[in-house]
Amino acid sequence: MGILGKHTVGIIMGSKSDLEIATEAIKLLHDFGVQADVIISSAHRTPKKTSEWASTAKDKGHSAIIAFAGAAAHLAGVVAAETNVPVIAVPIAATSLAGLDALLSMVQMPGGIPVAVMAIGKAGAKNAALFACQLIATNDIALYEELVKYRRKMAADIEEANKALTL
Ligand code: RP5
Repeated sequence: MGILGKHTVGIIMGSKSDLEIATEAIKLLHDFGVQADVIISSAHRTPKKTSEWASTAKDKGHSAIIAFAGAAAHLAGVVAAETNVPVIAVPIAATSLAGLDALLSMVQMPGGIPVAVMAIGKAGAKNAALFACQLIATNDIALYEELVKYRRKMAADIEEANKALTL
């Protein structure tokens, strides 16, 4: 697609150290023509800024929010507490526990405030962007078709890899 359309997704990360992983999602959203409203804001270092940003997500027209955080990663839950816009969390490997700490913090939300959790790191960032596009595509047939093409390309790439096998 390439040209940024009407849809927007909020991207929040707890620290600038999360940016490298978050960039994977931002780039993929842009490839599908979805704009990203990006902010660095922490649940514990800048709690007021985080609450304000999350509580205005619906007014800003965001179809989904992707939250990146490492360590005791309460960011996604705090954001989800402020809005009914769907929140997708991506755990970051930021400590000696290699992201398992963040994964468990995100996935163990008590009943009532849902957070959808992806894999740790780059794969999670990629899938978070694709999942956000899938949510939007339930009401956007053009975007749905782009997602279908994306999967066809993945399958074609595997065919090419098989052809190139020389074992
Ligand atoms: C979390 O702590 C952030 O999301 C980051 O992944 C982790 C480490 O942050 P820095 O100490 O690198 O700023 O809040």
